[in-house]
Amino acid sequence: MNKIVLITGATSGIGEACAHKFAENSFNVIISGRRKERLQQVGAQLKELYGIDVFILELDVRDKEQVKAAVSGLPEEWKNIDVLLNNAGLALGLNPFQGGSEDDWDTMIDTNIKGLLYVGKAVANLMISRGHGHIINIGSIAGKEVYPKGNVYSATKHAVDAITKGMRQDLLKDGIRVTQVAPGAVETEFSLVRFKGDEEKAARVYRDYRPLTPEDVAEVVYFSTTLPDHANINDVVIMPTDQANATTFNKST
Ligand code: NDP
Ligand code: 8X3
Repeated sequence: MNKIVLITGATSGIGEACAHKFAENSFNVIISGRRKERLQQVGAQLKELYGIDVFILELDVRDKEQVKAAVSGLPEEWKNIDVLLNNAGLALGLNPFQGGSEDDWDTMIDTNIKGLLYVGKAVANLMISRGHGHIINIGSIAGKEVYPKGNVYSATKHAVDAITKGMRQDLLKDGIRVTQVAPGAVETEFSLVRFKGDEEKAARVYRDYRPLTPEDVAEVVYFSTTLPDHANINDVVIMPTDQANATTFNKST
């Protein structure tokens, strides 16, 4: 029987690449996100390329009632989730703290922290009832360091770092593995979202050095699920070779 992975934020970037990686390895995939058309496109591709089953979960992780209903409303056979990838997340703006937008703060906190908690709890309880499962949280180098103007985004990723450690302790007796994968710069729609559609500004983030691809991150995420049950990868920081820390890059110009 195929294993099942649930991926939040599977409509682009790291989540989409992970959906391909798991599907290529014969997982049936629950893809979720807010953009329905994208979900349908990704779902159709996964089925066609890998011949696996796909379940589409249109979901805004910020809405706790929607999350509860979506997870409890999964068809019984799709409730046997082996791997949860808590990936949905975003940065909005790059502003000094004193000039930050309260609305942007709310969205980042609601998505990156509270959304991860809501989905994590709902799926962890399904896993507990089976005595088996693996939760992988996407953190960030911004969860290990704070960089200028990264203030609230960085705080949300520090929270992911802390929640991952807390989950690992609390789920210890339930046979559930908990892993964090914390990337440096990955070229995705992340900066386009952060800069609210400003393509030129977004492109500049990845200029003059070689960033990670979402597929690089997917390799690590998938690898962490391939170890035998008694072994767990707690935490991985994956960076571009051209990036030493959050602010230090080897740029060609
Ligand atoms: P993308 O913008 O390409 O993907 C973000 C995904 O999150 C989309 O699928 C989006 O789906 C989903 N998402 C955002 N808000 C919500 C929401 N409220 N409910 C459900 N889904 C949501 O960026 P990345 O792939 O780069 O980002 C994925 C994760 O990786 C994030 O947690 C990010 O913080 C983290 N990260 C990214 C790095 C980078 O440099 N790119 C580095 C380190 C970590 P939709 O819009 O359809 O809802
Ligand atoms: C995304 C990486 O450092 O650009 O989490 O904020 S960073």
